[in-house]
Amino acid sequence: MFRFTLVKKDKKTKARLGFFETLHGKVETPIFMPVGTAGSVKTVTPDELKDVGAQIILGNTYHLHLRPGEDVVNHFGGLHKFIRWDRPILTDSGGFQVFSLAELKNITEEGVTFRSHLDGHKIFLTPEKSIEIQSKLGSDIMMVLDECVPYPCEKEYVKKSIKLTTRWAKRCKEAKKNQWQALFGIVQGGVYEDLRKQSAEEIVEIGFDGYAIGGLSVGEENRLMYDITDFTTDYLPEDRPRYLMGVGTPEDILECVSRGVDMFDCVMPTRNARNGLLFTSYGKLHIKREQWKLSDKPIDENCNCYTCKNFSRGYLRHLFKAGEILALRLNTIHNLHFYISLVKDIRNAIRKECFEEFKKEKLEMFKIGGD
Ligand code: PRF
Ligand code: ZN
Repeated sequence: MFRFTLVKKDKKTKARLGFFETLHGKVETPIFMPVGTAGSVKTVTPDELKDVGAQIILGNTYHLHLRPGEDVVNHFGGLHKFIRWDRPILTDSGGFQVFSLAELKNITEEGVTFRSHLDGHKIFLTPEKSIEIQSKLGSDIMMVLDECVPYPCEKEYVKKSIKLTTRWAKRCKEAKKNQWQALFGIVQGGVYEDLRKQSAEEIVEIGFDGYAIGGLSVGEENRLMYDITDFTTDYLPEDRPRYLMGVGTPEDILECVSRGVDMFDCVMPTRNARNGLLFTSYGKLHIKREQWKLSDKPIDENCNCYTCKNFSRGYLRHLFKAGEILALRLNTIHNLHFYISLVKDIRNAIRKECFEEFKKEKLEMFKIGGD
């Protein structure tokens, strides 16, 4: 059911143009996936997501297991029907959220025990359990349970950790029951090249529909994240999509597409929107600033989103300062439109064989500053 097609490889960089097909439709790559943690991309409706051009969204096993529970979602016929989103959905395995959100984690060979960040009750998540939950959610792409080590992290610990991540990945593959859902493996290894290589080789050996690079953008400097990404994609098969988890800024997306990444997800456009931080073709803009009080310009003159076509910075600043819910919605629509247009422009640039020039030009523009 899941099939990835590589359409074109850039000649000057490692950028790739492609698409994958799922039961819920086709997704063009490189792609950005808006984050819909708990069954909604915060503040926007599925129709609005379609209007900004979203092709696939991400859901979280951890959050949906805690609330409302996979059996409730399953009762409604799966996540697509429950949230009324009929395009592809990728679910993260819960591993990363446990490590970043839950308290009192205890990792053993069997799985990870933790306390819910909602009410503190004890939960035991195993590779098998994660796959069972993701099966009940009915996502198009499931992720294996992995251990994401913090940064910095002792090499000896990371060495043991990637071994565990490999064993968990095998168990996830064995636990998978149906054919139609795709399953992606996750490469870990911290910032150690030899461990990244080892992890990539072990995960590729097991064999998955796609490969994610996990454990990055966890506090290491940008340059290091780019280097590890560049290094790791060399060990991933050409004929499978590569997904860089939880990344990143518009700059990160350009840099990592040129290093061979096809898929991205990040809370940045949605979370920043709710904090009044907007992305524009000239860099970031803080909508709450006094300087926009009387501005009749849109957020970004180059943007065709609903927000930019209809509202002034002055009005958006007012809404935001007044704590109006509409401010969060309009900001989110703009930021998502910005990210999704960026990857669309990236795809067109690869198609027209001018990605390197396009990337350079964009990075220069972002530096001008929207504020
Ligand atoms: N593993 C999983 N999900 C993730 C990550 C990871 O390492 C990251 C790291 N940036 C984000 N989301 N399963
Ligand atoms: Zn806009």
